[in-house]
Parts: sequence; structure tokens; C-alpha cells
Amino acid sequence: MQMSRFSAIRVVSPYASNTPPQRQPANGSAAVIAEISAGLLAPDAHTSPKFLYDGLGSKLFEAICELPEYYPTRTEAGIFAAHGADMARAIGTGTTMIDLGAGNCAKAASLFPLLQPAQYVPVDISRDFLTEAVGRLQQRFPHIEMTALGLDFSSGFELPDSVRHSRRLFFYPGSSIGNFSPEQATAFLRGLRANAGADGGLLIGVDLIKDSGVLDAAYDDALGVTAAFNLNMLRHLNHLIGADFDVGQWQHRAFFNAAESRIEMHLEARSALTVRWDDGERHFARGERIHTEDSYKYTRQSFVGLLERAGFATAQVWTDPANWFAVIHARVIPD
Ligand code: AVJ
Repeated sequence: MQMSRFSAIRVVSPYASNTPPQRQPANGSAAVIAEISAGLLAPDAHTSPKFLYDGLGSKLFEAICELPEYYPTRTEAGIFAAHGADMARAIGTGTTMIDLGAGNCAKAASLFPLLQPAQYVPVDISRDFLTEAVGRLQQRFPHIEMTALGLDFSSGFELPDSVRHSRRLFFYPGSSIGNFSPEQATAFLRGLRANAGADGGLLIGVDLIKDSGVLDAAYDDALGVTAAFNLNMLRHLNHLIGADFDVGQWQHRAFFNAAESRIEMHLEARSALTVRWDDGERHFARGERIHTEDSYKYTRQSFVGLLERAGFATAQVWTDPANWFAVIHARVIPD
């Protein structure tokens, strides 16, 4: 057979799958770059789950909340719907409601008619996403004073003077407390207690230990939305530290670690590869992982014990009929 006189045409496209992304300058602060670099260079590579939330990450998390497998949001919403009036009786109206990780503010908003806070203070690391949501919310509830705070509260924070001091209610739904280890969670809640004042309280959502098949599916859904959410962190890291992560080279892994009572999420290298960023690089063997998130699960009793160690007395616990999720109201134990 005669060979073609023409050589094969090589298509050079920025979208070709075998073209690793071009590195861009780092956009993160020096502290953020140092934090991410240290995690990537650690023997067991890891990153903080807060880096899952850029603009797209926040939207993907919203999509996760719609998935049939992801029961926490729906189950918690069911508890609020069934027991919201009871919660309002226990907590009272006119509080200073500080919403930690507010996101689209939908959960707090669903409680406004019953809880009628005097001031609403949504806090979220994804500032633009938050600002948009609060603008819409203020129009719907013109009588509630709203002060949005775009900050990372995961390592402690100070509230500005614009936040009222009386009857502070920290609202921490969605089982986001699960991102902390039990020791970190205790320290974090102690910090809230210090910021809450003697008449302060906490309304918190906690995911409960259940059948591991249910847990695994919630973090590895059939549509692959959670996989996209996890993998999107690599795009975010490219932006923050000027790295050249190639998303196609990585795979989502999520499973319940019963010994640690936590869901673990990882990103696993599909082949041996090297990642380079502004002032560092790391080789990953095929199958090597970056640990991106922990989501701890508790029993009702274990979490009540944790609250006590943090200086909170549990006032009331509401659950769904299957006992998959708990919403807990706790009060500051005064010194
Ligand atoms: C926002 C931390 C509560 O742990 O269930 C969802 C994040 N990660 N699917 C959780 C998450 C993967 C979520 N929290």
C-alpha cells in the first residue's frame, strides 16, 4: 500500500486533552499560597476543604444538595419544616443571628418567618456569592438588619462592631462542623462560645452515623456531581497558586472510614505525574492521593458530649424519623 504523501496534520488546540493547562500567575495571598504548598508537599498530601468553594464550587455544592443521594440538606430541611415553630419557641425572636458558611442563605431565610431575628449576619468565604444572595434577601425581608461578612472563619475570627452583642445565636447548619476533627470542632465551638456572650446560643446541624452504603452514595453520586465538586478544587488551586493541575489526570474517591467515623474525600492520580506551581513541585505516583475533605459523623450522644466540653449545654435535639440527622439548640454555660 502506498503511503500518503501528506504527513498527518497535528491539531494544536488549547482544548486538546493531552495539553496540560498553561500555568498562570498565582492569585492567592502569600498566606494562602504557603498553606496550600505545605499541604501539597506533606508526605500525605492534603488540602483544606475550604478550597472547594470558588464561584463554581459553591454552585456545584448547591447542585449536590439537589441530588437524591445527598440526604443531609433535604433531611435537615425536613427537620426545620417539622420543628421550626418549636425551635422559635425555644430560641425566641429578636436574636442576632450569625450564619456561619451562609452560602445562598436559603436555610436561614426559611427560618426568618418563625425566628424573626433582629439582625442577620451571614458569613462566608465565597464573598461574591454571598453578596449576591444577601442583596436579594434584604429585599424580601426589609425589616431585618443584614450585615454580610466575606471571611474565612475556619481558623477563628473576630466580629466587627456592626454586629450586635445581645442574644447572639450562632447558626451552623448543614453539618459543616463535620469538616473539623472532633478535637478541632471542640476548639472551634469554644471560640464561638467566647464570641457569643453569656446570653448566647447555638443552633447547629449534625450528621449522624448510619449505614455506610447510604453514606458512601451521598459522597459518590451516580451523576458525578460530587466528583466534579472535588475535581474543581484543582482548577481553584491552579488559580490560587499558579499550578498546572490537569483535572483529567485525577479521579474522585470518597468512602466512609468507620474507625474514624468520617467520610473521606480524596483526589487520586490516574497515572504518575508531576504538578508544578509558582515556587514548588511534587511528583505523584499513579494511585497516590490528595486528601481534600473529611466529613465527620456523630451519634447524638457523642455530639452532646462534645458540646459540653466546649462550654455549651444542650437545650433541645430535633431529629428526622430515621434518625439520620440532628438539629441541636445549645446555650452558653456561663462562667
Ligand atoms: C458542606 C461540609 C457539610 O460534608 O457533607 C458534600 C460538603 N462534600 N459533598 C458535607 C460536601 C461533599 C458537606 N459540608
